[in-house]
Amino acid sequence: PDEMPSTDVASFVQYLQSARRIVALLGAGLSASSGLPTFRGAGGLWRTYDATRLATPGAFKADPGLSWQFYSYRRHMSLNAKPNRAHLALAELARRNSNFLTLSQNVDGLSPRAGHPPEQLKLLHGSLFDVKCWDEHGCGYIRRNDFSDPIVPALALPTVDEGLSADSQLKEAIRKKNHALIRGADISDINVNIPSLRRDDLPHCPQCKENLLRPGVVWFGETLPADVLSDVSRWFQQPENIDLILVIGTSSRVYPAAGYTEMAREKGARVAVINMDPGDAREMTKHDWFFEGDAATIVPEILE
Ligand code: BJW
Repeated sequence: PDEMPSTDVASFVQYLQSARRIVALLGAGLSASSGLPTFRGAGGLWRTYDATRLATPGAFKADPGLSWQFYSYRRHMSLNAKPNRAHLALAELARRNSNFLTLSQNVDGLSPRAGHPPEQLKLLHGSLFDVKCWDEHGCGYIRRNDFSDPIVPALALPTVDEGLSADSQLKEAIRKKNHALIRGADISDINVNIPSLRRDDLPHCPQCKENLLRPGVVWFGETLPADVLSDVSRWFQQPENIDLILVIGTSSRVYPAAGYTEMAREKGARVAVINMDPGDAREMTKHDWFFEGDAATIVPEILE
């Protein structure tokens, strides 16, 4: 009790080889080295807004134009980002072991694009690439859209030659070889102006032709997708023990996702946490391993 977790890769690898039922809980830190910002801590601001405050039904209701600009920007960035070596290593583990299940809080589409078998990947917080009718009591329209960027012309990123600060953004993008931003200005920068959009300019539901469309992500106060929750419960409720949970790049603050670590432990799982920040490895003394650093480097190393 009260012992610090091991940092020994060899003992982890040895245990991994004997582990059968394995679950991974993924958070935004997994995609950080693909160039996508996390929610909390550095990079958690979009313009002057706290990203977690934009992720609510109230924020969409109050200013659907702003909300769509935020989500359209993130769709654009995610489409132009590449899965990193950690996404690939997890997809590979899933292909090797049909008893391995991934629970991802990420909405960026990078695990699917890394070739993760879809039946072993549960998207707890939905996807940026689903769009659905805004009204939950409404028409129920939902479609996959990972081909329109932007979804409507009004959401096009301002072109980079519109003003000086946008120009410096372009230079910065070229310097960083950030192709996602070379053709459009970085509207996460408060110095780049964004227009106020009218309701008519925003994506509308093609089915009921009345409501706006919204991104198919899970906002605070909303329940997680029912099919995802029941698939996950079923996996946890199987009579066999769970051998291992990998907790990768998440601050473990958001529920019910964060609760899966304790649930796995109760089913016998050893816990391995991979995070840049030891402060975000909750209840550190309960973990069996802690690997500090960039998930994109560590995950492929320990899953080899
Ligand atoms: C690196 C790295 C590198 C950086 N390498 N690491 C029980 C107790 C208290 C509250 C609740 C509770 N149960 C439910 C609630 C309410 C609420 C909640 O959890 N609130 C807490 C914050 C207090 N939960 C909900 O509302 C959920 N719904 C629900 O429970 O429904 C039933 C219900 C309804 C009403 C009342 C009660 C119950 C829904 C949660 C939806 C979360 N949605 C978001 C937005 C998605 C859309 C979008 O993308 O815009 O999901 S919020 C945001 O947080 C996003 C993320 O998936 C989620 C988790 O964040 P994550 O991934 O952990 O990212 P960060 O940024 O926090 O952390 C990054 C980590 O990576 C850090 O640790 C870094 O150190 C690390 N890192 N670089 C490795 N290179």
